[in-house]
Amino acid sequence: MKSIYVLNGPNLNLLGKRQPEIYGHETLEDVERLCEGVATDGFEIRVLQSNHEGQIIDWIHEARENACGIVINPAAFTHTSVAILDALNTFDGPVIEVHISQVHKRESFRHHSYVSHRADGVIAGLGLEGYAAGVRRICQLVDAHR
Ligand code: DHK
Repeated sequence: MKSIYVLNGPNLNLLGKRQPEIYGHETLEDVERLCEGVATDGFEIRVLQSNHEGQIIDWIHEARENACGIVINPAAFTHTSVAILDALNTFDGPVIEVHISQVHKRESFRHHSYVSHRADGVIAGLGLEGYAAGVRRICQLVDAHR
């Protein structure tokens, strides 16, 4: 069984309650159900969320041993964290960056992403469907290399 880590940054624990006009009414449990529904045979999904940068970095280090791919919504850390970029640069498998909202239609400080310097794919503005697309892509890429 290969693991795909689905990592979520700050405030995404409030998904469904926080600014639903931007992030929608669905929750992280819905993200988990959706990702599990699209993962192909032989892949397991681990959805994790933290409000703390260091915890996300520790999970990326853990993924080096335990995961074949990472889907990451770094939330606000997208725009600030060289440390998360550096951690992702230590990971060998595919990395897909997801934003629920269309960040390029929003404030200019959301237009730059440190994580995009490493990501193999970037999805913005598809709502939770972005996570599903990320998982599908990782299954495809990893299966192609088996
Ligand atoms: C989520 C956040 O919390 C913001 O800080 C990002 C991202 C956008 C999202 O669209 O999922 O700017």
